[in-house]
Amino acid sequence: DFLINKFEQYEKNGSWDNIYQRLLAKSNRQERSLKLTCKAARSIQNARKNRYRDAAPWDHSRIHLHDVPEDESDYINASYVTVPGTERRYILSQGPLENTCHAFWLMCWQVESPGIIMLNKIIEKGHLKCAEYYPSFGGERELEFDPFRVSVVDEQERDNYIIRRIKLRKIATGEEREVYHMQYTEWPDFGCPQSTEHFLELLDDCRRRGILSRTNDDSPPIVHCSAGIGRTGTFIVCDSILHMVESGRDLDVDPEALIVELRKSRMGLIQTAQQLRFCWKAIVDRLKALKEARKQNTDESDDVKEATEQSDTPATVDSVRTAVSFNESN
Ligand code: PTR
Ligand code: PTR
Ligand code: PTR
Repeated sequence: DFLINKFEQYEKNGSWDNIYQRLLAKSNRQERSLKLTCKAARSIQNARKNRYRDAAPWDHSRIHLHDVPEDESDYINASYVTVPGTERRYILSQGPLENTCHAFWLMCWQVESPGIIMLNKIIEKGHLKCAEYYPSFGGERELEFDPFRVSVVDEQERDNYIIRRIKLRKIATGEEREVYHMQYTEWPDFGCPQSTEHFLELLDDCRRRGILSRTNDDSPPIVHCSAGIGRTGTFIVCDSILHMVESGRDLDVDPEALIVELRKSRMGLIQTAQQLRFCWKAIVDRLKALKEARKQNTDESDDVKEATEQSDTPATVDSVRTAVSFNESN
């Protein structure tokens, strides 16, 4: 209840801006004291591979590409982020540029990622925010990004996201692999979704499909938006805190401290006070739903007990199972 109470206190006092500013100050101090660098991102050779100047991977946590042609560097604007105290690990990436699509698929192949979670639209407010690096039923069904052929095998539309299965084929060897492509279509430009409900639906769906890794040995999912810091940060903080809470390791979860900690692995995670609030609200909404389900569970167990005591009809616990099943599937 600590997280719920604190959220409600911040809501009541309208503290989000202050909390966010405090977080930025801590994170800036940390960056200076650790002397984190982004030399690879700043090198002349890699300048064209960054979408934004202020969203670069730190050297110590960046992904190094293997198997790149000799005249190319191993650089891509993407970072490993491991969440301390849980088994969660992700790759956070910028939305590919025209000239980095092949590097993006190379990374996906190299780490054997189970899926890509895309939180932005291609065009937002009339600006191109990401290259069209993936095939789709509505567009090209097959694309070629040396050394891969990338094709869409299946596509299902939900209200607020699209689920694709994408096949990667290494042209030279014929080796094939499939990955999920989960595209959230509801994040408005500059801001936050209206309700946390659809966001949590996407999160649940990613979990059910096994896209979010459970242990550090699992292959990580690749999460991206345009810069790979704002919305992407919101998504992974929400997922990892819920994961801690659900696995009973929530005793001292402090979202602000966690975000500052994760900013050691990728700069700028969560870009506005409103994104911080949204992240926290999604967590709180889920916690409340879980509490409600548990309560129902207890109530119904009592009913079941009574029914068993009062008659010889065997009691069924199906309804109880239904009430908590979304909890178990996580
Ligand atoms: N980079 C922007 C700035 O410095 O003003 C910050 C920013 C950008 C904040 C986008 C939020 C943004 O919204 P979203 O993450 O929803 O695109
Ligand atoms: N509860 C699932 C089962 O028993 O089959 C196991 C499971 C656990 C599935 C975790 C997915 C999980 O991943 P995540 O923690 O990413 O939801
Ligand atoms: N500061 C840049 C801008 O204002 O456009 C970079 C930037 C862009 C930063 C988008 C964050 C952005 O949001 P997200 O990480 O959610 O794509």
